[in-house]
Formats: sequence, structure tokens, C-alpha cells
Amino acid sequence: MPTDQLRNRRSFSQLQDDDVESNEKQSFEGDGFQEQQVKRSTVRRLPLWISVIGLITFCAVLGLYFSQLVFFPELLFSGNSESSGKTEQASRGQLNISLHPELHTDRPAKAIHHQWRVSSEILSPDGVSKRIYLVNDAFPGPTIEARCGDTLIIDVENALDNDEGFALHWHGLSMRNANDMDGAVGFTQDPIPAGGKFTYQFRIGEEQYGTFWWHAHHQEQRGDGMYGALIVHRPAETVQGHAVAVSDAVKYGYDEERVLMIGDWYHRPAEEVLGWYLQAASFGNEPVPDSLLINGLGAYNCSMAVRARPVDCMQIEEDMLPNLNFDRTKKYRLRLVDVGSLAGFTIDFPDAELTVIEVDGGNPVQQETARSVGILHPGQRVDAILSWKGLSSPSPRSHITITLDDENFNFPNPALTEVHSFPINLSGPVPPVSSSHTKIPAHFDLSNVTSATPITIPFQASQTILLYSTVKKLAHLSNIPYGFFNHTTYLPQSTPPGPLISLPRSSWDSHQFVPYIPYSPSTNTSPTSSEPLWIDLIINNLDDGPHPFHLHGYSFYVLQNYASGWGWGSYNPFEDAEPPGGPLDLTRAVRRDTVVVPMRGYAVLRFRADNPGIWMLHCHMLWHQAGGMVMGLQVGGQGDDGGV
Ligand SMILES: [Cu+2]
Repeated sequence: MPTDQLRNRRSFSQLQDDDVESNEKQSFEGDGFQEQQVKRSTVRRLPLWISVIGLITFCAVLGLYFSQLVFFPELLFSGNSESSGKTEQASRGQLNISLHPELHTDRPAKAIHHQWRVSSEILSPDGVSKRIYLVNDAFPGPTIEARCGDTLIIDVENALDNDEGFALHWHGLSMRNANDMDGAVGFTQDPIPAGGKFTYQFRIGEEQYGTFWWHAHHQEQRGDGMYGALIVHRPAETVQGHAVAVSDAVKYGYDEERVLMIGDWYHRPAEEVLGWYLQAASFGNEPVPDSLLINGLGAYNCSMAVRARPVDCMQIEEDMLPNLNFDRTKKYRLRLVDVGSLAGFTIDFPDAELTVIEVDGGNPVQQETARSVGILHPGQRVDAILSWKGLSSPSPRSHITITLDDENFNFPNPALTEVHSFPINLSGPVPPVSSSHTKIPAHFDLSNVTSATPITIPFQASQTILLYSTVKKLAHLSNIPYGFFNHTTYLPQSTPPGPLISLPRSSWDSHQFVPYIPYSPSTNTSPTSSEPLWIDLIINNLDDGPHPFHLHGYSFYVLQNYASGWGWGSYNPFEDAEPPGGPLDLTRAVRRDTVVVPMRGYAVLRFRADNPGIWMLHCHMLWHQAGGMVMGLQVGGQGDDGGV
């Protein structure tokens, strides 16, 4: 029903304003434990008579608003969002999720307590109705903000129907000494059953700060909205020559922070989409998305819907498009996350400039400035400083354009518009035009990022793990496109059942491909010490499309990322004298936790195996992951011979 849909759209926006996190219960470490409750309104069901009065009032206000527009049309394009009331913001679809670094950068580490209730509801984030997962009645779920060294305690309640379980993963966090809190169903925990509760408790490493996110790690729930942002702020630190501690805002020169979770979106339930993909008739062509969401909102053109897949669609008119607000005189740190299931994207601010500063979990990169930045692939993050200093037009309006990468769109989807634009309302005086602005490159290619500073890693690794990943359509598997690492396609452990962490390695079944890496802690903390071991992970991609691979529990140096101009660009260090891509980069290799291996190419990743546990390694394209492109690494613990 349209009124329901309107309510739904309003509820998203109201839950995404600039308030402090919902229902947050914080315990402070230090002089004993104090407790502080910060609460704000959430969507609740109201008695009928209140709803009727509310509806009448709403209609009256709406009527008044539109009657005023006749006389004051500038109201429609008011540039100053700060002066707008909540109702107006909500009805116009505010995309802003502002962050609060000031609550975290100048305090000691503490415990942060959240209470989450996971449910689902039919909502229409881009105008099209679909069942979506909610956490505390919000989609996307709550944004967690913390600082390094904080302990997160998240009490999760499963309020889903139909016996549906789930688990939550904290993407990019090392989860040191907390392997069992990693949320990877099949590896580290069983799903939290319907009606059940589970408490995630772990400490964020002292060395970890940056842009992370949390998402479901069971079946395809991530594709139906079970995700949110997880931001770890870097504490201000004392720097020689500065009277006060220096925060990231001072270091990078920005005023405010915003998070933008951007991702492709399917109008059918992810389970149904996967069902279409995992059959012979798909010929291994990935399901192409229908739409795109930013922070849980989009704007679908209902006339694009195809007859074969009818949708319940409410057209979002031009003046109701989800929009962003910026003050032209300020600089913003944008924390961008690709929360999508398949497609990478490029983000373009035609009237502003973006300076890339960090990738994934706070890894500083050589700064590059451009009007557009991409491609950001599923699971990856990039932090960039947004500046309007070169803007010459006095117009209070600009726009942002997101273009979905079509490299995996082999099977055309006429329902999809690949380019989405959303309005930006600008406030503040027009800054002086910078003559250098016209010289700014139009685009920065994120595959060219390098470390901001020289790195120190050993010349060679102690152990090399050679992998070949591919989607295969095998006759004996009914020509269904299953994902493989080497000779294994993943299925959750079944005989005996249980997460791998709970079973001796000798009892794991044939769908578990988990190379073993010995671990012995070392007192030598030198970055080139041989203990714990340095590992080379060489991932060859034999497919005609890219795969963004994510390793849990670690980040790694990307020593080489190679795509062959012709034929197969594989690398086998046991046979090849030299990598086809030339010498490895041992001086400026970027560090990441999610790396794209190009089609018919390979990546050489090096990391120090200093975090014991059983860690998943998988393609972050949901359809490949669900089709079995999943393996693991076991660091420490019992090896194949039963020894430690
Ligand atoms: Cu993939």
C-alpha cells in the first residue's frame, strides 16, 4: 500500500539523522563502572486513533507546505538542511549519516555496549517493496563508532520468523583472541536460532582504526540488507611541534565525517536470485542487480520494471529524491563502503574534488585527487576528503553520480539503470574559485593505490600457499556454476555437523579446504623477524571476470596484482622463475583486507601469520560466495598430524 510505503521511506530517514546511536548503553571503564543510557525514538506501532489523528495532521501539514510552495518556490530547493525540520528532511529522503569522532578521539579506551534486535519487514527503500532485515527497526542497521582498544559488547536477539538463523561478521577487524566471535557460520559459529540470543564480545586491536562494516555471514542475508557501518576512530596523538594532540581531522584537514554505504540492490529476495544463478540455465552468468542504494535509500524508475518480474513499485518523484547536504565552506571525510552483492562502483562529484587518503581498514595511501574515484568492489572501503573549494557556480544544487561497474553484467537486465544521480543541497557562501581546480584529473583509478609510506617486510616469505579460483560448470554437478578454490567447492561442514572451530581437523569433511600455517609466538617484534611466519598467498583467477577476495582476521600487503593482456595470466612460483607481472613491489605495496584479482590474472599477497585461528577466505561477490568460492586458513592449533 502506498501509505505503508511512504511510512517505510520516512522511517529510514528518521533513523538516519545525526543523533547518537540508538539504544546505546555504554559502560565506561576506569573508576569503576558507570552506566549511561542514550535513547532516541524508534519506529513503533501506534493505536489506530493516534494513527488517524496523525494522518489528518500530516495531510494538513503537507497541504500547507504545498500551498506555500506556490508563493515560496525556493522552499523546494532550500540549500540549508540544518534549518529543515525533521519531517521535511524525512519526506525528502536524507542520505546523510554523520559521524561523531569528537566522542572517541580524546578519551581512553572503554567498553561499548549495544543491544540489537534483528527482525524483518516489507519495506520499499527505492520505491519497490521487498522483505528487508532490520536491526532495532532500522535499515541499514546501527552505525557502530568506537576507538581502537575499545571492547565491543553486542547483545543480539534473533526476532526473525520461520526458524531463520543468522550470524554477524565484523568485516576487517582482526578479532585477535576472539576467533569464535568472527561470525562466519560454518567456520566459527552456528547460526543464532530464531528466538535465540548471542553476545558478541571482542576488543578492537590497539593498531586498528579505520572504516569497517558489519554484515550477516550466513546464507544470502547480506544481500537483503543485514549490514551496517563500523567506524573505529584513531585517537588524537601527541606530535612533536604541536601543542595539542593531533587528530585525523587535523592531520588530513577536514571538518566533518560522513559514511556512505553504497551497493547494488536486487528487487527479488536474495535467496530467489541465488536460486536463479545456481542452475545450469544461468550458464554461470551472474544475476545482474535491479537498482542501487545509498545508506539504504534509492530511487527506482518504475517504468523500467520488466514484465517477467513484476514489482510493487511506488514512483519517487524528482523532488522527493534521496539527497545529500553539504556546507561548501567545509571539508568532509567520506567513508565509502561497497555493501553490494556483485557490482563495483565509481563515485563522481562533478562539482567537487575527492582526495583519497585510506583504503579498507585505515591503511594510508599515497594521496590522489580527482572528481571521481573507483572502482570500489564489494567488501572494500575507501576514505576520501571531499572539498568544494573549486566550485564556481553559485547554484545551491549539485549532484553525486554512482556508476555500477558492468564487468560482471553478461546477462543483460533491462530493469537496471547503471548510472544513478542524487541531488546535493549546498549551503554556505560560494568559496573563491581555485585556478587549480580545472587541472584536477577527472578520475582516479583505485587499482593504482600505493602505500603512503615505505613498508618494511621480509624479502621472502617462509611459506607459500598457491591457489587457483574459478567458477566451474561440471557435468557431474548438473552444470551448476559452483565456485572452486583449487579442487574444492565449499559447503558447510555436515558430517559431523558443527563449525570447524568446534571439531578436530581430522574430522572435517571433503568440502573444507583449509591450509595449515604453524604458529609460534615470538618475543622478537621486528617486522622482518621469521616468527611468526610470513606467508605468501598467491591467488590465480582463472575466470573471465574479477573476484574481490576477503580474508578474515588479517590484512595483507598486495605485492602484485596482475591482469594478462592476452591468454592466461597465472603465476606458479614453484615453476616460474619470475612472476609474469615482473618484480614484486616490496617498498610501496598497499595493505588491504579485500583485494580484487582481475580476470585471468593473479595477486601476490604477503602477511604475517600472527593471529591464531581459523579464518575464512572467500569471494565477496555474494553469488560466488554462496556458490562455494570459500576456503579458509588455519593459523596455529592442531595440524594434520595432530601436533601443535
Ligand atoms: Cu567472485
